[in-house]
Amino acid sequence: MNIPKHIAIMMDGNGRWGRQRGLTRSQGHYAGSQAMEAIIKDSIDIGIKALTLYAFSSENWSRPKDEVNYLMELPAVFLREKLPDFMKNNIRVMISGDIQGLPAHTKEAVEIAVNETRNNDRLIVNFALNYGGRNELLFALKSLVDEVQQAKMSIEEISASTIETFLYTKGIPDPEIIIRTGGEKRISNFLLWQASNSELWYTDTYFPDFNKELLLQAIAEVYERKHCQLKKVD
Ligand code: V07
Repeated sequence: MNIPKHIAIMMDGNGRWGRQRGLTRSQGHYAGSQAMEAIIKDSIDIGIKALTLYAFSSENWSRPKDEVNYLMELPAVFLREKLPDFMKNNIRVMISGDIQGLPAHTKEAVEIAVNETRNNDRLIVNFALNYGGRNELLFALKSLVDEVQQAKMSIEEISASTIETFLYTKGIPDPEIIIRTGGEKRISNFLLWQASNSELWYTDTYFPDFNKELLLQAIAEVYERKHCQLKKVD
């Protein structure tokens, strides 16, 4: 079976997982970060080369203030603990999203991680953080128009691959599979350009209960689909 090069996961249902157990939504997010850590290790074992994890969408700012504050602490807390492991395991951190809009200490922590791990090549962990698909395309369009205005590029030169050089995912192949946990079946402004040919796979399981077994199930089920992405040889 072909192993997907890139899997993207919408890690949904953390807050509901917490509430269901009489905990806070933030405690659910913490449980989600534990599940995420395990999935990163599992992805290496499986041989996946890139994992995009939807950690915080540009729409999530409208959540209760306490929850947003807690979520904004997670990147720095996570990296303080895990960056040495990422270096040891040859994992590269990338960020998709508008990091200018993050609290200064969060922005600094992710910038350090991106920079320190830039030469690692066993697995890319691409955190979608303050990410929105339309915003990504808007930024790309503005940069592209700027290049044309400055006569660095002609209109004739614009192609799908030139557009891709302006996306956060530059250099990462499109995800063969997009997984959404937590029962919803919407695209929710995630990877609008990159999802063009992706297989979508959904589970009602809340993200803190997502595990290697479900990840392997997703890959196996997608593989059984007719004409699926994974069957294409390259
Ligand atoms: C967040 C934990 C995972 C479940 C989904 C929501 C809550 C890890 C990060 C992170 C982000 C960037 C980075 C390193 C780690 C994170 C947020 C939420 C906002 F460089 N988990 N996690 N960021 N959750």
